[in-house]
Amino acid sequence: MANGDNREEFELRMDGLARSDALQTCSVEEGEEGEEGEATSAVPGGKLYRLVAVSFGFLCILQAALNISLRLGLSNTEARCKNLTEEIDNLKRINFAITHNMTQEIEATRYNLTREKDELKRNLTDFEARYKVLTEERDELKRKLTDLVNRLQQGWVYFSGSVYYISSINKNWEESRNDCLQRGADLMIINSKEEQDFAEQVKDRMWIGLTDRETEGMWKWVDGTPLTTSYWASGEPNSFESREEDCVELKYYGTVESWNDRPCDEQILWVCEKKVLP
Ligand code: 2F8
Ligand code: CA
Repeated sequence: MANGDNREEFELRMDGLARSDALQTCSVEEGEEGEEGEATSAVPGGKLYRLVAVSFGFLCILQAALNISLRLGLSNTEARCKNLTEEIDNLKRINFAITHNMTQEIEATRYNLTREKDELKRNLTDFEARYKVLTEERDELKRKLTDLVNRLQQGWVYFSGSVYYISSINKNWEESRNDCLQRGADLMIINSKEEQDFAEQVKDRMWIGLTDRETEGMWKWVDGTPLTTSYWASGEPNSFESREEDCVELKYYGTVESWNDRPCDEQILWVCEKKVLP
């Protein structure tokens, strides 16, 4: 019984399918035939056409939307690009200004530093030269001080910037002078009334550094300076009246006018002078 029912159902379906194929075949044939007829809209080709048209329209709309979107995006991008370009130009100007200012400041600083360096170099050179001079002056003063101390220890007497040595033996004028020279001094030169007052306190007769041996009557000190202020004893000099008297001695004790010219080869004491202060 069941098998019989199934069979009937199967046959009915097969029959339906057969009718369907027949109907489809018919529709196709009719469509092909109706390309030029009124039956076109009723066939599946019309639907395809509409579908294509709708699709095309949709694509057009899509394209338009896309174009608008791209156009908007492009405008936006162009605006951003313009802003960026302006910002870049602005930054370039700022960078140029900063670089320019920095370059000027660096150049100014370099110029000032170079000037300061040159000035420091000059100062250093001056300082070194001054230091050398001061060092030499100090050493010279040390030597002079040592020399003065030694002379004082050897019996030299200090007066007004000079030290004096009075011999204990007799010599002629030339030998007396040589002795003074060997002691780093020379025969006494009297430059002032005070020095004359100092000299006249010595009770012994002593050679001093005054002579006219080169030219008679032209009295000169041993340092080459001519005689300007003199303290001749009364009647002196009198070389021309008696014999040759070309050298000068301190003759009279306690008298300002104490000088006498006498023969240079006579032997008496002598007095040396050494300046220790300028
Ligand atoms: O020794 C020479 C000396 O002789 C005399 O002094 C002692 C003379 N004095 C007088 O004539 C006053 C000096 O002039 C002379 O130099
Ligand atoms: Ca004389």
